[in-house]
Amino acid sequence: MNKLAGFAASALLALGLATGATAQTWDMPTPYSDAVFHTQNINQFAADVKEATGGALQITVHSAGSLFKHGDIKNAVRSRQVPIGEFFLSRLANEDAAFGLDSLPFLAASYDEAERLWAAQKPIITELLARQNLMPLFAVPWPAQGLYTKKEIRTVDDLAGLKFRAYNAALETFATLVGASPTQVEAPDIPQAFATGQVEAMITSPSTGVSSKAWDFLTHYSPINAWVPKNIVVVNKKAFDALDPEIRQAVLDAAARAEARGWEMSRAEADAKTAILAENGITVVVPSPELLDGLKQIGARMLEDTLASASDEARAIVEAYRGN
Ligand code: PCA
Repeated sequence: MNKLAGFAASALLALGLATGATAQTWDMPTPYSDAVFHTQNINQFAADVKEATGGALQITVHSAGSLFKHGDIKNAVRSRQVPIGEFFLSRLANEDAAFGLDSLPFLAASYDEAERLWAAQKPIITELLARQNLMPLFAVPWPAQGLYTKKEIRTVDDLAGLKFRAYNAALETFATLVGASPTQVEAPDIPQAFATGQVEAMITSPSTGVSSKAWDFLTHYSPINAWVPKNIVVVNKKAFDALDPEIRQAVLDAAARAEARGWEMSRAEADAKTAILAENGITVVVPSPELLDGLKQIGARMLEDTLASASDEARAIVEAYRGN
């Protein structure tokens, strides 16, 4: 009896060790808060990976820049401080314009255009990231970007002089071109930046307007639908290659599902979150033709300036996108 119990105990131990040896936890830094649909989609991705691998790979999501600041996430994955992470793709535009094309005004302003742009970007971005030992897993767009202000904006000239919140270099250029003064502010810091008067206007999605409670500090929202920028989830290639083949496949399958689900979530967000802005007292203003014309001229100039110094890769994306 004792012998049998002893045998059972050591068998259990061996089993435990075997499971322990293959079970892995991946820390995953992300920039946006838990209430944001991107984070919810990533939480589902993590749950799918855990289920498909029987717990052999568990992804712990660290949201809202809590593990690494947004600007440090890419390099943290590159240097394998963490195996996986999420960031706003166009923040890499300073490395190559190919990464920033989804944040140029009116190049791709609807979901259908955004899908075509991503199809053109994906193979080239995959190659560019591979040089840094990174592999994209999935990319998901924010709803089209709209204009938040404290007054009605009828023409581009009405934006002059405003203290403008920016989230990347393109938005900084945009603000400068309209005569506003840009300040970089991460999404979780928006309420604080408005409360302290650091900024007084912004361009972002209805999702971010709602998650930052724009009605506490702004009065007008205009769905100019100027661009559809994406978040991307990347994995360190060495960390990925070190996984067992079945686990690698489970990650890729969950990633494909996350990309499809994320685009669906994003499409559903645009109207739902605009309605929440209105319910909370924000005046939703249909943009005037004059405003849209002015914005489109700025977009055309930004594209021209971008292409003037862009890599062959970035040009190839624009050509493929336009040729479609
Ligand atoms: N929300 C993020 C990026 C784009 C968006 O819609 C932000 O405002 O930082």
